Amino acid sequence: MNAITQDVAPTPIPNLNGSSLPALNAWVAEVAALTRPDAVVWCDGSDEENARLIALMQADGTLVPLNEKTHPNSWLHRSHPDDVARVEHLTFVCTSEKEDAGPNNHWMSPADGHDKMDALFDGCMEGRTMYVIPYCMGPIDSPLSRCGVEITDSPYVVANMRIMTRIGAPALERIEREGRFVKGLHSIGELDPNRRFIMHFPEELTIKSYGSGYGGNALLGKKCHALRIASHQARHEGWLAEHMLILGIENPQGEKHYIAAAFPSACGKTNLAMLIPPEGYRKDGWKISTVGDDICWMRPGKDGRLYAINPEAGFFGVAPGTSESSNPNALKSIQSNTIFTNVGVTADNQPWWEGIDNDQEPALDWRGEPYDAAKRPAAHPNARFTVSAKQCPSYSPEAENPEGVPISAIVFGGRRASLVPLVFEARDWTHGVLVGAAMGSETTAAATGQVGVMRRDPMAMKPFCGYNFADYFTHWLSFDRDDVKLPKIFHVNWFRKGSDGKFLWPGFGDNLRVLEWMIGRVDGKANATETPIGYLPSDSDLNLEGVELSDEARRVLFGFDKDGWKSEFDSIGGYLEEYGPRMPQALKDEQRRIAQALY
Ligand code: SAT
Ligand code: MN
Repeated sequence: MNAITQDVAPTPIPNLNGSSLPALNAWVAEVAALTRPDAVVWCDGSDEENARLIALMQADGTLVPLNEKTHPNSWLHRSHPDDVARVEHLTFVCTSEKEDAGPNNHWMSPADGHDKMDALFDGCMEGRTMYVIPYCMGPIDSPLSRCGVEITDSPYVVANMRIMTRIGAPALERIEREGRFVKGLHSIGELDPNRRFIMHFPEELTIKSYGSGYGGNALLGKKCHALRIASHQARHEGWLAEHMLILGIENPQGEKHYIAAAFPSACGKTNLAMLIPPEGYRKDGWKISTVGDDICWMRPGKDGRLYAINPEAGFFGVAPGTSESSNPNALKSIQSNTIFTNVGVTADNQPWWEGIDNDQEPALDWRGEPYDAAKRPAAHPNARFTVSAKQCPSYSPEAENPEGVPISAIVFGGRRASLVPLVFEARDWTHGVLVGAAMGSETTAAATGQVGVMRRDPMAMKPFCGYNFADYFTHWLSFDRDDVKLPKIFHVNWFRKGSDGKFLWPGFGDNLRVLEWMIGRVDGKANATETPIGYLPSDSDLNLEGVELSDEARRVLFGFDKDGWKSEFDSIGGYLEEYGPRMPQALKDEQRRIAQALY
């Protein structure tokens, strides 16, 4: 290990002055004094650097090469079996006032948070190399982008951050010009779940993460920075940092619309963002382009419309269920230059997961043991691929536009087996904010804990909002003003089940039918009926040509169950009350108005 480290990290300590920004050098020196690494490497993001890190990880087993013929330059990483997902119960927001973090977050005082974390970080990088990664979230030249620096002792994190964000020299140059950056300190520590915390200090634009090497716990640009810290920044600077995909729709007339859509983790955001239109639509000339699959930063532009960027540069997508039929664009994206985490492999070293739907078979499971269906699935349910967005056939050139793309519609959606129809439209912005605030969804494998339990997940931000939800809704409501041309807000549910327990809506490409209806509503061309919960289409308001739907499906997907909604609104009322007097009155009034209309 040492010989290799020498090779890869030719600059032994002290290499603490890698920047012309004194504040950055001082922080790096402070972290090095605390964590005591053997060497410090400032990452430049170059191909040479990446090749050195890959060689290092191959040598120590962190990365296993995959079949070079079928998957060139692609790697498998097997994480520690106790470290396979985000850990919401170990994730904290440390604000001076507990109320500012809100009931939606675990809270600790900043002083206690720092003490706890600094004790863990004390000497934790002895024998290791410390990597300093300057990164930019969003196009380097975009006024909407924001920068950060992640310090980590994990080369796997460096390799993933290099795909997921824009790292290295251009980011460092912007940081030096702006003089400000989000500080993220990360160590895999001992990968001990009892010594694991993900701690945020939004008032100091600081993150400290210890004891996990996985996804959102460790790639600090993603959920920690781009959502928890950025949501706090956005509130103070007048923009929105959201857990949303961004896609472009072009109709046969060549008119383009962009849609931002919030769904909880592992509810199909990547599939929707990369949607392939059904055959009839393709023939007619409909096109879908992908701007982002997970995170959306938006703010009003000069013309008053909301303009959005994807702060990320890659996809950290769920592998299981990804197939030629569910998401051909994703499958094409991950044929090369991809890091797979916790998937199974075939006898000839090709990645394999449940639902890949090919004629191959797994030989080893995600833990590297011979595959045994009775024992565990080949891929962990939260297995992921990390790949550059540029490899996606539907990637939109507009994703690199520093101005962002104008948003025509915002969509909220959860996993709801019952009650919630396929789609409805909010009456106005305040109603739309309530629709987002009241979002419910069944939990998935993206976080540790029980799967399939219905919980409120407002705007899919429950695990990611860096401040009190009541203040967050107030912030959302504040965009309803004369100088802002607001998009329409919709709610969808792809996951409604029938009496036989099966999904009633085919989903995937057919979701375009629902998007088409939304665009029709935006353009004032599509029909709907007003109900207390919003505007609902009937099955004849959507183009359902070629879709086979049972009578039950037609009834419930486009139906409105008044009694069910009564109790849903009672529950929503109770939920809003949990936030006490900070909950904006406008939202409570809206809930009451609808509840009354239901009785
Ligand atoms: O693990 S991540 O937080 O990066 C992915 C997700 O849960 O959305
Ligand atoms: Mn996500």
